Amino acid sequence: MARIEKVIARRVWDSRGRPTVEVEIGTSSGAWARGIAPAGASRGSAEAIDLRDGGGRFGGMDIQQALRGIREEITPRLLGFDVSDQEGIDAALIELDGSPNKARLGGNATIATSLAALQAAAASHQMPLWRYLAGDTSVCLPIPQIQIFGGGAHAGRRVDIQDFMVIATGAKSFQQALEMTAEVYAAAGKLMGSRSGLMGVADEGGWWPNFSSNEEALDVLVQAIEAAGYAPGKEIAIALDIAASEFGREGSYRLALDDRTMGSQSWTEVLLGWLDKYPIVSIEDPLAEDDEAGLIEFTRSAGKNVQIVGDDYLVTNAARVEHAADVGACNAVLIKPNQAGTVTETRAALLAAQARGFATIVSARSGETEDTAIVHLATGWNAGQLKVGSFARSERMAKWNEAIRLEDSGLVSGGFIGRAALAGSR
Ligand code: 2PG
Ligand code: MG
Repeated sequence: MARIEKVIARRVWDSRGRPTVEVEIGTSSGAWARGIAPAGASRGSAEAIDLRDGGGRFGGMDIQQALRGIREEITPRLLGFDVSDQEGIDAALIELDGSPNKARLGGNATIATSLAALQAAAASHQMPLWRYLAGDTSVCLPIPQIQIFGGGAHAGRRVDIQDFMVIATGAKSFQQALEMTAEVYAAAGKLMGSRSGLMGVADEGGWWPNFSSNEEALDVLVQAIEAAGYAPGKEIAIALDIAASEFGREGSYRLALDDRTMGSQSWTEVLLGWLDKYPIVSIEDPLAEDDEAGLIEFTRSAGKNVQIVGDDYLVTNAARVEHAADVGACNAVLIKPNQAGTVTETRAALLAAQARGFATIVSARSGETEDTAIVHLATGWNAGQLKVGSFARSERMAKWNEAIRLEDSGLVSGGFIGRAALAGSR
């Protein structure tokens, strides 16, 4: 048995140039491994809270208090723990924190620690993480959702919708899905450049758009798929993260770019119109997290055909996933480890979703690092889908490249099942 002998907490920097927490764990087996906390910009209100120092330094984003908590409270508690006892380690973190949302020690402190322990356990077993997680179960490589344009909180709210993504539904392998997406990403950049619509890249590497309406982004996305030589809907389909909690509250939705304010029902009609008009196979947070009635209605109208993903609404929480399944809201869940704050709680949300027939998408955050753990979680837990942002910038490409390595190893015996992992029949 490998015991935790050393815990090191340090400040590193994320893809937005902001401080974040890295934890490194050393074990009696000689294995060392680390975990790094990512950070969201469009957050659900019930997510685990990142502990930030406030004040003037680095925009209040420094994490010295989170590091202190790891050094003074978490480390003494974890020394001597069996590093493979993930549930025990995570239970200790939850108990130590003592708050309902990790607000005291910080979700950034707990997830970095929890992921470091998981990685150290895999290293102690001399296994790649995905394999350690899968055990004897046959698992599949995930199909990627890849952003082409960024919007919402990731692009100065230039457009209201947050993520305009593609899914290479015609791909027969992960490698091929990336090849197809690379062509669409390049075609979209060219198209936008030619209509003076290009403003650089947004937080997740997607093109920063200069569109005159939200719908124009959908038109250009379809054109980009065609310009890349693919059949929209047949070979490459569209996935959207509306992130509606960013512009909708108490049943009122305000699209600033379109200068339009609507009630829940009218907004739903707009979305259903888009589903009719465009080859959309997946839609995330179509309504705000506080609009459960709207989500239920939307799922009733569109959930048979289209994947409806809960992110802000479900916040990687098993009880919320079960409740959503009971009331008929959504048919898929986004799985973000730092929304839950520990690996064990993340896995519980994924298992709850799988047990209720929900599709699962392991997801990065808009603030990321070189850490590729989520690729292994998506594969080892057989999540089916992976969302990492766009096809540029190395905090994103590191994840896509890691998935290529897993595929190339030939060891992921379930292979690539592609679009079969999606909810909805489209
Ligand atoms: C989301 C993510 C990734 P953020 O909303 O799904 O696109 O964004 O990390 O800012 O919450
Ligand atoms: Mg989202």
